[in-house]
Order: sequence, then C-alpha cells, then structure tokens
Amino acid sequence: MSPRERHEWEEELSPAVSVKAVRRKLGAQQRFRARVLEGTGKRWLVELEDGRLWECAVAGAVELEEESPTLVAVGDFVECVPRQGTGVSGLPQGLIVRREARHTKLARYRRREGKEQVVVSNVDQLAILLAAAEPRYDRFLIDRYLIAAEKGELAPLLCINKIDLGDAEQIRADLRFYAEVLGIPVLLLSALTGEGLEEFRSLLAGKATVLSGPSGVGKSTLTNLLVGEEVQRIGEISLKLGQGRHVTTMARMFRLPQGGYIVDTPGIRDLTIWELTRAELPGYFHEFDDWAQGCRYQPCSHIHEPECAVRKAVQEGKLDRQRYENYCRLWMSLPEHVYQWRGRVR
Ligand SMILES: Nc1nc2c(ncn2[C@@H]2O[C@H](COP(=O)(O)OP(=O)(O)OP(=O)(O)O)[C@@H](O)[C@H]2O)c(=O)[nH]1
Ligand SMILES: [Mg+2]
Ligand SMILES: [Zn+2]
Repeated sequence: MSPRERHEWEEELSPAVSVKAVRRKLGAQQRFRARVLEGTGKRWLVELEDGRLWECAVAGAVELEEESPTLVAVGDFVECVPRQGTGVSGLPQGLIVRREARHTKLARYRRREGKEQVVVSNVDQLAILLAAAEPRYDRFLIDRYLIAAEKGELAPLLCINKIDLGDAEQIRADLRFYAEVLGIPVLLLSALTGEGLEEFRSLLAGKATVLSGPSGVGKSTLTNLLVGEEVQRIGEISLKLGQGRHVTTMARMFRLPQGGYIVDTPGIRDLTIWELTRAELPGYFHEFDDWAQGCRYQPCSHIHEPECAVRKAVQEGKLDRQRYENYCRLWMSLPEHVYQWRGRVR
C-alpha cells in the first residue's frame, strides 16, 4: 500500500465516519469471525475460526451488538476484514468491524474514568487466585470477587496458591464456609511443588477461565504450567513489600493443551464493583436469605435496624462472622444510588 493510499484509508475510517460508510467501503470484502486474544487498545491479536492469527486495528466505526464503555476486550467475538501487509508483530493485518454481544464478563469500576471496564469477556469461569502467603489472601477481596463473578455470570473457583508457604489445615478451616455453605470449589495449589495441579487442570479442561488476583500470587507461573510453555514472564517478590510488582501488564488468552482457554491478567490492587448499591448488596450474600425473612423491617439492610434476624444469627454463631463483617465494610463503602454509564460509544 502506498503512503497516499494508506492516508485515504485512515481518513475513511476515522471516528467521524458512520458504520454505514464503513460498510460501503468494506461491503464487498469477506468478513472473518475471530476471538480477541490480547491487545493494547490500538492493536489486537485475534484468532480466526480456522486458527490463523491476525493483528487487528479497530475500524473507525464498529458495529456493536451491545454498547459498553469498553469497545473491545480480551475474549470478545468479533468480525474482521483483511488489510494489506503485515503488522508490527509480523502477522497479517486486519480490521475489526463488528463486535458481538458479551455473554459473560469480568469487569470492574474504574473510579478515575468513572466507568466500567471489561477485563475479559465470554469466559465460563473466574478462578479467584490468591496466595497462602507472599501476599497472604484477604477474605474481603474474596467476597468482592464473588459479587463480580455473579454480576458477570461467571462460575467462581477459589484457588489458594503457594500452599507450600502456608498451613493447609488452617487455610481449609478458614475457607470452609465457601466450600460448605456456598458450594464453591476451593483448591489449595502450589506451582512450586505441583500440589493440587491435577485437580485444577481437570476443572479447567474444555472451559474458558480467567485467572484474577493480586500481584505476585503466581497467576503467570500457573499459566505457564497449564499452557505447558513459558508464555508469560514471572515476577520476583519484592522483599520490602512482600508482594509482586505488577509484572503482567495486560490480559492475554491462551489455548490449553486439554482444550479450553486460560486468561492471565495483571494483578489487581483493589476491586471496586460496578453498578452496585447498598439496597442490592444483601442479594449477593446468599447465606442471609433464610434469616432475612425474620427481620422486623422489610427490606432490612442488616446494619442498623432493630430486631434484625441476620445480626442475631451472627451473634448466635449461626452465620459466618467474618462474612458479615465484610458485608458491613462493603455496605459502608457503597453509594446510595447506582452509578450509571450513559455515554455513547462514539
Ligand atoms: N513459594 C512459591 N512461590 C511461587 C509459587 N507460584 C509462584 N511463585 C513465585 O511468586 C512470584 C510471583 O509469581 P508471578 O507468577 O509472576 O505472579 P503474578 O500473579 O503473575 O503477578 P503479576 O503479574 O504481578 O500480577 C514468583 O517469584 C514466583 O516464582 C508457589 O506455588 N510457591
Ligand atoms: Mg503475572
Ligand atoms: Zn436484617
């Protein structure tokens, strides 16, 4: 493509043009359905249905089956048309012209930008990956992840890596509630000794799973083991902080040898749930359901109302105290009214 032609092409696809104009320009070209594996916002690696990889830019106007503040995310199913030449990666180039609706998502609320950010879409499971130590897991984070999973329609798995550094008995007891009351698989793993890896592999087979958790817990180490290749760089634990230093900087999706996909993601510092109000919160603490009917006030926030059956059950040791404390902490942090994204995509 000559520089002159390229210039015209870019102009045609600038954000100002309409979907119709792009259709007119590209109408005759065959479209290929593909899945987004990784990307930086400007350039996306996609896998075509026949397994070919393309490096894609996003067309100035993309047909969207469903709007979202996140135009394209890892896991999205898209339609692409070919472009001439090869990209910076050396792969054939393409252009994303359409994005399908997302069936599931792992998202978070970006306070700075004031909107929801989709980290990964269309996967089946969320493996909440934490560590027995360095850094030690925090149950408050688990409880927020479970809400994110339910909102995004992802099946949660609770994985505690680095069990070689912790007391397995004590951790199992601490997390018994999740397995026994909520029925969530709890896996104790060690990428170092291989403990728990067979069970983990069997839960991942044939499914698409996103690994998410704080920096330094071993997401990339486990990804390499599961993929069977050194596809991801591993970080060192900072001695001073006892945690990782955000080695992984973007979400990347890989095929698993036993079928299915795994998505390695950057470590999170904090997880803020998107579009969640105080009034909705009790609905995510399912163990409260049976007790809540006995509260004097309906609805009851289980925080300050008199004759609250949930609080009574906590006092009597019939409900998990730590869960209730996390509920209160989360309730305090939430707005009365829901944040609503009302913008348009271009
Ligand atoms: N003792 C022990 N160390 C582990 C285990 N798994 C990973 N590590 C170490 O933990 C450190 C961080 O591992 P990474 O895989 O880079 O962690 P990450 O979760 O990908 O971190 P970010 O990319 O920053 O989010 C490395 O030094 C690993 O060697 C384990 O099971 N036991
Ligand atoms: Mg990593
Ligand atoms: Zn109550």
